[in-house]
Amino acid sequence: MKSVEVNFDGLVGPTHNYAGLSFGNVASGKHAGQVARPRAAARQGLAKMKALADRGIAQAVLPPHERPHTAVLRQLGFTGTDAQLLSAAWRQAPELVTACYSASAMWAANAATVSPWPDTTDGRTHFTPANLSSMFHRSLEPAFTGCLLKALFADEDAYVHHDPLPAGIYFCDEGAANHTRFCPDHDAPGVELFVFGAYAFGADRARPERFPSRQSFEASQAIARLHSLPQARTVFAQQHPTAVDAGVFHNDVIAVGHRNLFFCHENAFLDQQAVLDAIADKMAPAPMHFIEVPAAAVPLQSAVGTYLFNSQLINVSAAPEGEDLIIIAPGECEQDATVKHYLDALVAANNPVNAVHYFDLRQSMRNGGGPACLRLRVVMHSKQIERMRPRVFIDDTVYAELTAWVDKHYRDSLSAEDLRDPDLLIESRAALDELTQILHLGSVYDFQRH
Ligand code: SUG
Repeated sequence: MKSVEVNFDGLVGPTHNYAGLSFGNVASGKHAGQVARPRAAARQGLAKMKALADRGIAQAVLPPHERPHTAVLRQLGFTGTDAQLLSAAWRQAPELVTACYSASAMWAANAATVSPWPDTTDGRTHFTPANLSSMFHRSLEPAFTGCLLKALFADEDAYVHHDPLPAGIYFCDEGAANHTRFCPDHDAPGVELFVFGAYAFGADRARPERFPSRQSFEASQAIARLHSLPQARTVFAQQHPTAVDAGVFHNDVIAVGHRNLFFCHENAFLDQQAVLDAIADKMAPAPMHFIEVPAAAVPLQSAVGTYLFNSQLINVSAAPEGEDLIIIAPGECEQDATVKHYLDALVAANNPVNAVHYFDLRQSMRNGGGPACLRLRVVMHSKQIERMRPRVFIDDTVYAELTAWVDKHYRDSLSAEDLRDPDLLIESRAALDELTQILHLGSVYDFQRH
């Protein structure tokens, strides 16, 4: 049985905006209050999906969540029609309204942790939606994410869907952004790396001082237990507090793994050598390949500023001659002389990276989301792909329909002031309603059911 890793990219929603909601995410703070371009944002994401699909990568799309999230405003005591409750909330608690408008579900790497069937003791693929409980605007995502994953991965013999972990700081969990699977090939049992920012318990332990840790050790352990992963093939590693304090709010801002390759900064982890040794030991006899980038070549600040490590590493099947392992990097890496120099040298060495392709994802990048943030990886074999009923795989037709849909429904620009316009809710629902038809999703959204 030949399996592939499918990239499920989050489709940017119609309310994409810059509200500065994520403390500790340097880009989100820096661009707070700027005018966003929802149509360009969605187009940029779709262009990446199309480029990967064209290179033979199995590429699918995850639909946006319904925003504004009016249900939570009702839960918080606002009443009346949607327009009335939004206007009352604007008057009393505008910060709640901006949170309810966030299109943050686009960063699918935070949707869930996924352990594919070759790794688990029951031979099924396990999903746990991330509770995202560190940030209010993101804590609105797990309920719908769970529904969506169940709708997409519906076969009970093949998939297990767990509930998100209990909300709160003890078990704060940010999903696949802090989880990496290593394997010799996708059908073989893999080694799963769980990265956390700090221990919830134990005040004497190392922890970041400036910015919050968004993943606890306790959450990572709970997910490994739920996913029935053997200890012999599981590694836990703590982020270096210096990295978190420099803006590495998720591990995927400082490290990325692909099959038996790990590309990371030398200041990613506490006891870094022990972490890399543990991965290599647990992978043995299969070999591991590490590219550990020294701070002297790429300072932590440049890594955070360019999102070098939020690149995707992919093996391409339909590639031009001579390309096999390529890096999908944010355009910001090309514009930064230090990082560009590093990447040029990496490609010149041709071992094992053969090429770098830069993508303009600036709209997402300004909120702290690079190429790897936008995708959730799920290992699937051909039968599982064939059985997936929603039409979420990107091919020429789906791409053409989605770009036409974006052009029809999305605004060119969105400022903080524009979020006060009640028409935005109506426009967004009209867009999502049509999207469910394009993707053959059925009535998944709340507004379609009530
Ligand atoms: O959770 N930004 C997201 C970015 C997530 C990036 N994902 C990964 N690294 N995998 C976050 O901080 C900003 C929204 C705003 O400020 O309006 C935001 O939520």
